[in-house]
Amino acid sequence: MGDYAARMTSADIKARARALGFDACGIAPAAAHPELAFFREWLDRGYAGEMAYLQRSADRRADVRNVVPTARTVIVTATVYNTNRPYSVECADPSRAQIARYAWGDDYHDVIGERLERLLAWMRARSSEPFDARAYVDTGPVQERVYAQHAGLGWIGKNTCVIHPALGSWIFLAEIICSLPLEVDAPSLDQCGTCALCIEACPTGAIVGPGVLDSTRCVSYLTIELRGDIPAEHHGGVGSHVYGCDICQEVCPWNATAPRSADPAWQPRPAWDRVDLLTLAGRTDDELAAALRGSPMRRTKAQGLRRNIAVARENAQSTADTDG
Ligand code: B12
Ligand code: SF4
Repeated sequence: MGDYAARMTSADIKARARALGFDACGIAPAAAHPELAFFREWLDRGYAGEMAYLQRSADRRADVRNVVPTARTVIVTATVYNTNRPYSVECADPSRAQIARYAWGDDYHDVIGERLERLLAWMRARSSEPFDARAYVDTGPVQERVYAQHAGLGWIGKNTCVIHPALGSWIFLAEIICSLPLEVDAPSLDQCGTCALCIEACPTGAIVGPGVLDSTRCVSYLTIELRGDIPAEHHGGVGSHVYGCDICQEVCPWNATAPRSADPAWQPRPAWDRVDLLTLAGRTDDELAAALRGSPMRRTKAQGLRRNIAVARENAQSTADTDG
């Protein structure tokens, strides 16, 4: 394993990651993992929709060694963001605004980015030799799920999410690509078995096969990534979701007793906490801007949120008409 590993082992790095607030940490080799090849096919099938940045970075995404040429390992972290609130599928009220739980608290790019930089700074101080490294939280041209699986942090489920056997899938992934020849972990093995609850529960049929998601039909894409109007044919599928969607994870048996985080960073902001559509629609631009500050929901800005709220209210109204 060479000199580096003798001075700073994988176990040292994992212990430090835990001390910094990460819930799990594993190490994958920077190798040509077979799953990486699927990305191109996925793009060619048009499943990325208007997410042009995925097309632009396709070459780099094919292998982390296109990002850090000297890369030998990828240190992957998982952070639980699940908090103590019911799942959207448990709520029968169509006038309640549904927001994906990853977005309830502070922006993970900021919070985890800072923790990851601290881990990297510690590694640099600890290592007797200089090394190349890049740290990313969702932002880099990296197929994070593939490396997470090869770092032993869980398998890629039929809903395409990484499912950790003890933590479930309510986890943020983040990684440090580095040139250190660290000891690596064994990849996680698929434990979905014959279960297909996620595929069956998806309101828009976006999971077109096990592990294959067509973004253009996914409510997460429609409410967060898509600019302009949500196509009329998808309005019904959006239901009462005003930002993201968690259904395919909520029905997953591995999330039935998923641990919850007490980290203040992920606790729901009062502006989004069990709020109804009418209240949300009535918030002024200033109120929304204040709630969006430092939140991952700033991605759509108030304007995008209002677009989604309008579709959800239309759906709530048509449910009321049918019921009445
Ligand atoms: C683009 C993107 C999206 C798109 C597309 C999602 C998708 N499933 O592909 C949209 C906007 C829809 C989206 C939604 C969400 N996202 Co997102 N997203 C990303 C992003 C930036 C890239 C993912 C990507 O490249 N997708 C394209 C597919 C092809 O690649 P992939 O997901 O890496 O899948 C690989 C494997 O699945 C493998 N594979 C697996 N099974 C199979 C089966 C076959 C047959 C084959 C051939 C290959 C194969 O092939 C792929 C690699 O080539 C990542 C961050 C990153 N840089 O990786 C976050 C990320 C995947 N998202 C994340 C989250 C939290 C979400 C949401 C839960 C948010 C929400 N609640 O609304 C939803 C979940 C929806 C879902 N079921 O996936 C987390 C997932 C954490 C986890 N536990 O897995 C990530 C990792 C961000 C992070 N750092 O934490 N997202
Ligand atoms: S996030 Fe929602 S719409 Fe997207 S695949 Fe999962 S259940 Fe379907």
